[in-house]
Amino acid sequence: MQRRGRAWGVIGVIVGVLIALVVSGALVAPAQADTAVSISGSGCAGGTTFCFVPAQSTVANGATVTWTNQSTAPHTVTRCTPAACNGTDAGSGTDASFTSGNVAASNGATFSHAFNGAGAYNYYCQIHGYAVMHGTVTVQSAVSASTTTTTATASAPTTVASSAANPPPPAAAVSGNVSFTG
Ligand SMILES: [Cu+2]
Repeated sequence: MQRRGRAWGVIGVIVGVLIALVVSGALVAPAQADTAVSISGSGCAGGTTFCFVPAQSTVANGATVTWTNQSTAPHTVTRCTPAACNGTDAGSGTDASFTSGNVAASNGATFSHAFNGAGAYNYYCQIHGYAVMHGTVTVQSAVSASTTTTTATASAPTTVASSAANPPPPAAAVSGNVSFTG
């Protein structure tokens, strides 16, 4: 009886570890890291005073992009119009909620937007102008996004699958222990 109790204790530890693996894997898998863009006041390509770094970002549909002001000046993250952006239009992105007047006001301030709609989003800074500050967020279509997600999280399902595949060995261990005890 005591040996059986110890076996169950070992099984409990194994199950606990497996649960921990599944939980941690489950937490890692759905977590879609935000895409970060810096609003920089130094080292800008082309020698402009301020810039978005990186200027080009590609994200999955539904992903959040966060701009962080790392300069001492206020800025905006504003969708383009041809008039404001030297002929560059808003882009093909279908999320109309990404619009104008989004401000990262001071050093350390952030502005975030979750993009729900595929396509390109051309943006600029209203305060310093398109010529000085502009960038593009490209949101992948649902199809290519899921393809990318499949590729990106290929290890995650594998982890989950292997975690799910792992329980059978303990089950085998259970019967093995039981038959051993008996
Ligand atoms: Cu600016």
